[in-house]
Amino acid sequence: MAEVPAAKRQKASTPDDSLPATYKLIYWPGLPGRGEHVRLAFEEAGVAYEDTAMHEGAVQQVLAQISTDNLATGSAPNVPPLAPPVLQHGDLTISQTSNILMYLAPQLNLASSGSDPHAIYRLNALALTALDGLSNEVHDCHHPICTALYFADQRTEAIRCSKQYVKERLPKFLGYFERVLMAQAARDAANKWLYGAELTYADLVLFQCLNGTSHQFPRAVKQLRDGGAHERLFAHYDAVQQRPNIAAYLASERRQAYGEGIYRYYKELDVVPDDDGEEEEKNN
Ligand SMILES: N[C@@H](CCC(=O)N[C@@H](CS)C(=O)NCC(=O)O)C(=O)O
Repeated sequence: MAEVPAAKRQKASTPDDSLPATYKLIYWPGLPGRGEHVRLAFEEAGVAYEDTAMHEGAVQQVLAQISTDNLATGSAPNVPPLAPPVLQHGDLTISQTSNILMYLAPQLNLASSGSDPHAIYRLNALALTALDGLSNEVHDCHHPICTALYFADQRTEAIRCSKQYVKERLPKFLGYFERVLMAQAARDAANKWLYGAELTYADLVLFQCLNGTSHQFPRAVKQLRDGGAHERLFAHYDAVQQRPNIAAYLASERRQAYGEGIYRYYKELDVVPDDDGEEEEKNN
């Protein structure tokens, strides 16, 4: 199991002293997956957390939550999760990545500290948008027909889907976040993050989504980066990556390699829009 560095063994600073200090992330072992968004929040905040993926019996921990035999987990008000990531904090058991992040962000000082009473919903919209276009859709590129089928059974469709994705969808989502960053900076030059002058969990989600998308589509992301139309977005990506706690985490053994998860590298899916020429000619 990876050691928790001493700096991270501190008590979580929460706005509510009645909350327990121990956060428990329950997620599959062996790949970053959606659990990574939760890890990055803890890592950036420097707050201790238990990560079941790093322990013996990690799979059983997940199954204990999602098994169909498991009629309910935790205390009575909790509903059983369908899928990980799952967060346990005291008597609370919650699932759904963006839901977990909404819960954690104020406690980890990763929600906007400004005066906007609706900030958390704006941040949630940004996080969900990144998860839609740069996580769920990227996953669907290698499993366009059905998650329950093997990649080999939908390879042709996956290639077709990937070509469309890098041509239409990837630039659309990157362009959207470029616009968000541009609008922030236009309001105030100090606003270098997605929502204001302070980093929030939405910035971490976008970073992780773009990191994973780059793993699956390295050529397409490089082409967009080199194209220069998303300078703010890629500067934002670099800025998140260089934050001391994030950089230390990424270099640590706690950061797992991408494998057979959401983001997968298949050479035949590593396409750029120009690759479409041949197919378009055939269709004309
Ligand atoms: N929308 C959910 C998706 C959860 C999800 O699909 N989890 C994956 C791992 S990243 C899983 O184990 N799914 C099992 C399944 O869908 O049967 C979230 O964001 O948490």
